[in-house]
Amino acid sequence: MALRFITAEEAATFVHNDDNVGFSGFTPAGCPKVVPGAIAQRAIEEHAKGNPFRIGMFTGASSGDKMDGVLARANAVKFRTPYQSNKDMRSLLNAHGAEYYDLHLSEEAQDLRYGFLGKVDVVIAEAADVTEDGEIVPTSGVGILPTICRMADRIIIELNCRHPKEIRGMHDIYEPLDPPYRREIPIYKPSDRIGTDCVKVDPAKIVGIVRTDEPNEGKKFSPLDDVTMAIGQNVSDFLVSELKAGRLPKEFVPLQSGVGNVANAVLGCMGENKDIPAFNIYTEVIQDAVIGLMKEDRVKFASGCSLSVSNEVIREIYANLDFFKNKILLRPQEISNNPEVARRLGLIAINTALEADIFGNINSTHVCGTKMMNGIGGSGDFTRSAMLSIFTTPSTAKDGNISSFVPMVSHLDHSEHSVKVIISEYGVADLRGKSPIQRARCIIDNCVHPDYKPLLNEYLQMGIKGHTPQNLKCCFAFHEEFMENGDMRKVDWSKYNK
Ligand code: 0RQ
Repeated sequence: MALRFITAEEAATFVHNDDNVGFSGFTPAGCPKVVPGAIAQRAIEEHAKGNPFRIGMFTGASSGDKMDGVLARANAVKFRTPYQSNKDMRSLLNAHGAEYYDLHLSEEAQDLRYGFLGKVDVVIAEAADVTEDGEIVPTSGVGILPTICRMADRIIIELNCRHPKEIRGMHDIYEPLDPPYRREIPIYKPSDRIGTDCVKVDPAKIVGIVRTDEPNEGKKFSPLDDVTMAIGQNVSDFLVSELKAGRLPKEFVPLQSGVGNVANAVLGCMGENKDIPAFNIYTEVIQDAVIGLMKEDRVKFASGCSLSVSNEVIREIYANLDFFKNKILLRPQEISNNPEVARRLGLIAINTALEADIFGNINSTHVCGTKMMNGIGGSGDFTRSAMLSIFTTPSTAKDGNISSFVPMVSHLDHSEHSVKVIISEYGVADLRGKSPIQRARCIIDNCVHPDYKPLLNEYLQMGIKGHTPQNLKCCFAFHEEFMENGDMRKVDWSKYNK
């Protein structure tokens, strides 16, 4: 079947009000970059005529401003799932301008197949190549592409010449069967290839191809500050001590690391520490630091869902594809984040908390219990199934006015049962095998900022007798005080403990 090339504006006419649209990519990597803008423009024009125009969005994870940003600003979104991190999309969701469903990234594709999330009407997919018989080669992020392509009625391709056709071979596309027919996912080490090198679709569903020449909206990392560096160093030292104690195998286990500056610093410190052997990565987001460590032979192999790297680094990868193709596999998030595989491989999972409580519960998503930040992302997929689950956080936020360690988390994403170790710039709280009161003392002694230690020690003293010494009158005083006076340090327990 001949390929049909169209403009972004023509492509947008295949998307109708109330449609559910599936998008390729994972983080800005691999997301479409021009058709969403054309859809947003249509929405603006329809709204001006008094007509409704809003779509449902199934994405892999966060996306770029050319997708989430433009659609949010055009008020063109009725529903969105899962992870997002664009400021305009975040504002829209927090203002109830669109319904947001936050779920574990590994579950999205199967929830779509199970029919839990509704129909997929259209897919917009960025591709490095597409053939007349319906073979789509994804670019630098896969996300939920195989599933949405199979389920959708119509597929629009953005053929982006920034990504060479020769990237083919870096992807490993695999969709498990659904219960009761599912078998084990046969990945026994991160480099195991189990699927195909492209997404195969019925070519009749491809309604048009839009040529583009758009760079990824690659994020620059901020220069590392002292706090970030200290956290990275603490994680690295802790892992060395675990190796020496024989609690980690001498060959090491694969690493999953989250997004952002802390994750980059952790990887950098681990790479520099020669007491840690060269290691493998089994994660969702492959960041700049991984590529640097690959060149130094400190990272042997990386399996992930996307190359969420700066544009400088992606150019370097594409210029040296022969080297990197043997060291990287990009898989659908159902596989990169699969709890079965994470448990089998015995991952060390390192993710960042928004806040932790002194008993080891983690809030990754909600500021003061109400305002959505980004979403749970893959942190839950990995944390619950890892051999060793670590959360990192700076001890304070907003110039010290917020303590990242509070009496009780204002929203729960990862419970005390899944969280094994918490690390701040001050030190390491190893929670394994400890009762609630032991955990609280360990966190206060090792991780909490000195400004907040007395307050949290006093809180423990006020705890009502019982297994977990909580005081329900005071457990949200830190949050109340911040919302009222802008500073958690102003807590006066006598105001609350009446
Ligand atoms: O605010 O942006 O205004 O400066 O939160 O905090 O310290 O810069 O850390 O960028 O790593 O984000 C948990 C949100 C941390 C992220 C979270 C404020 C702080 C700052 C950001 P500003 P930092 P990060 C796999 C792993 C969930 C998904 C996940 C995340 C801003 O890591 O989304 O783990 N995780 N995925 O000032 C109020 C607090 C705060 C606070 C920090 N207690 N209260 N504000 N901030 N602590 C990857 C994927 O799934 C793709």
